Amino acid sequence: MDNIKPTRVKNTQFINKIMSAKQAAELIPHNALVGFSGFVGSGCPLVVPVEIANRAKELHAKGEEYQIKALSGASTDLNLDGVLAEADAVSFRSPFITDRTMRGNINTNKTQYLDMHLSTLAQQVEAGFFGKLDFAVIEIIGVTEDGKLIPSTSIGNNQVWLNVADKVILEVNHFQPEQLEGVHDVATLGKPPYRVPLEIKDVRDRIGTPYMTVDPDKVVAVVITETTDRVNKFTPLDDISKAIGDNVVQFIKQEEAAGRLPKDKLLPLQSGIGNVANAVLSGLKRAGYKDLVCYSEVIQDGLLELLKDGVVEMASAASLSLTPEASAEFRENVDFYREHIVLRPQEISNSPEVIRRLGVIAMNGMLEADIYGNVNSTNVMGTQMMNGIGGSGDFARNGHLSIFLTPSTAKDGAISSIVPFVSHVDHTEHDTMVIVTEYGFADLRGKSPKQRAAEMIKIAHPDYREMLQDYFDRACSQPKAGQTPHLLSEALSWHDRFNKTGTMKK
Ligand code: 0RQ
Repeated sequence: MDNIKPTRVKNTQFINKIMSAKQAAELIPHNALVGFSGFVGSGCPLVVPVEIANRAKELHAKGEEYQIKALSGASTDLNLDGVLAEADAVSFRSPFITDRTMRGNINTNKTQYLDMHLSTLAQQVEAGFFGKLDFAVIEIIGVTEDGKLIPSTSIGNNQVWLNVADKVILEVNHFQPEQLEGVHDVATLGKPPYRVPLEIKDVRDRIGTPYMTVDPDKVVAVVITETTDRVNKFTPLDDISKAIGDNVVQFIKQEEAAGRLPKDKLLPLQSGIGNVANAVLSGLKRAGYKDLVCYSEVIQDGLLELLKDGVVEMASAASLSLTPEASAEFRENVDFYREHIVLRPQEISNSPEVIRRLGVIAMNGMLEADIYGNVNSTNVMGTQMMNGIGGSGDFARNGHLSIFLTPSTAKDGAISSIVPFVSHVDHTEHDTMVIVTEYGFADLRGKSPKQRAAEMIKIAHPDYREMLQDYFDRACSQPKAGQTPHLLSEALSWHDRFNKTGTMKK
């Protein structure tokens, strides 16, 4: 944007590289592997991708090929995945998306998608598993006099992208508050066998510096913007989400009463994205909890409110993903929030080592679970990609408690979220402990598959309970029922029936 003064770029080497988004986009050739910043819609470059998309459309109109391979932190803004997908400008995408057009391209084979644990992408790129990273396109909020980069509302994989990319394009977003400086804790893991333990023993601990670094000679463009993130608004809490939130609280209270969770200080919480995750946090507020701590991925509107109310005292996360309204509140009270928030790279916010040491209570949404506790978070009817596994696996496998949440049905009751056998497996029975619906919680801990089935059937929607019980009983009565009884010819028949008739009901 020509009319914005680049007041936040305080180093001459970077000032000399200032150019328009269009000029910057033209530097990226067909087939380049590009590492973008961005995590759950925040901290994404917002103007260069639009120009990449425009360029793709122009070249396609002339009959020329132009597509890039796009990596990111997690899901991005409409101005990144949305415009690039709409222009059919992405041949390969990883590790996580939520954009509808990108989802469509993935499910129609226009874009190849690698759905990965969020903690693992950067180290695999660093190790060379994806080939050479040609470009990094990173949003920051400023460059200090000595050439350090001040991160924006997320760090994602940025420091690794900056380290390994051949060329770097920086977008300096003057919209984000300057007071974000100091909120971040940037560190990298390094390469094996030279890694050291991550000294995070408390969610407040900092192990790095507030800044990112880059070799200025690699920076080929600096683009100045003043553009807001566009994070989706929540729908108000409905009765089902509220009931799920209350059931999680009931489970936590049960654990405290039994002495399995400390009463005075709840373990750090991770909660996924979306309305159900939000419902859990508001359930904890209604139950009178105070001074909670989070070791999580995303600070959304609901968590900001809880920080303000003192329900949550400290939140460590990978991103600040706020609606425009919550963002205004954040900017107004930024001095308060920066004392209660630390933003980390996703390799560290999602680090298995740290999650296990801290004893995080992991709570994530899912599409479906089966009677033995396998969970599908990603593929609708086993084939259609929804979003991706995101960070749910990082937390579920390593959490002290691993909780999955879902309404008992989807699509007005035509789909049961509890099925005989999941149509795709993201989290195996070995990684799940508690499954919650609006009908209660299934406590799978310390139970064999057959004992688990009884728990799971209990939390299914009443319309499907008898069908599940019948499936399980018939599977158990077979001559070779075995350890995990199944009727192989019927195990996926509920999904098949839905595809053919529009409902799982008989
Ligand atoms: O579809 O949007 O068309 O109405 O899925 O479902 O119930 O609103 O739940 O928003 O919590 O999303 C698994 C997608 C759940 C999410 C998933 C349909 C349903 C609706 C959304 P519509 P709900 P949520 C931290 C952790 C993986 C990543 C993750 C997710 C839509 O939680 O992406 O956990 N998880 N990351 O109708 C067919 C079923 C269905 C179904 C629901 N069984 N079959 N459709 N739906 N169940 C964050 C990060 O990693 C960054």
